[in-house]
Amino acid sequence: MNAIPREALSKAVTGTGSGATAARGLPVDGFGAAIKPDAKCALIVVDVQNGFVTGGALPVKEGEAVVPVINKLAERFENIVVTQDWHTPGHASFASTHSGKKPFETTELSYGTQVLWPDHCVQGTEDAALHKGLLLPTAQIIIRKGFHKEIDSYSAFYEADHTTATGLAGYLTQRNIERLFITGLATDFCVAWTALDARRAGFEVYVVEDATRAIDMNGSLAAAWEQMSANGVKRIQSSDLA
Ligand code: VGL
Ligand code: ZN
Repeated sequence: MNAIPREALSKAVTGTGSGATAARGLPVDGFGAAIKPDAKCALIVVDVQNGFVTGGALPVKEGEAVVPVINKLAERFENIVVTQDWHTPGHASFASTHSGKKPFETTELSYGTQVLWPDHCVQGTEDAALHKGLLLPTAQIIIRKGFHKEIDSYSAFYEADHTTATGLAGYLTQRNIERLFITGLATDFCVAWTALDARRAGFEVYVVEDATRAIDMNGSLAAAWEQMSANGVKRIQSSDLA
């Protein structure tokens, strides 16, 4: 798939009538929210699961704070995709699977360096369940990922071997969806990898910063924003959406 032409971006933008606004696809003045989601837009809600909030197996600081922000955004979207980290017991991304390894250390797997995590989001467990506070009545599909025992998947598009597809790009393309607004957990892992793969697949991509929270280990959050920005991912706030 080719990259979406820049002009396509302006179609998602209404409001102030400012040429500068339309060209950059971002609100640039004080006249209020400028981005109005339409049928070609989807809200992507990444891994808002018990495992990633307070009390979970891999808690992200203030992870639960994204829930009301996402619920409010959801009212504006007719298309919503939810993702769920969905690991096998003994998954290759778990430190406990590798003797002598502790969580947050790394190991080499067939596809490269893998950060090792506490056991989290095991299929069918309460830790893997979606946060009960999520209110997403128009959500149409749940993409589960990380279910191959030997391959992790931060991205909702491609697993960490960069080869195994989840099917999400095909789903979005067949639904004629072109612009993605990505939210959820964690900014520097599953959100960032999803946003970068979405760009590679040719989608116009916004990350809604205040609808995300980060793990932020060893500078990973700053690095993620840098990489996203270098690849054309737009960083916005929930107040930028009409
Ligand atoms: C995630 C680490 C391991 C995430 C998932 O959702 O960002 N991070 N598994
Ligand atoms: Zn995981």
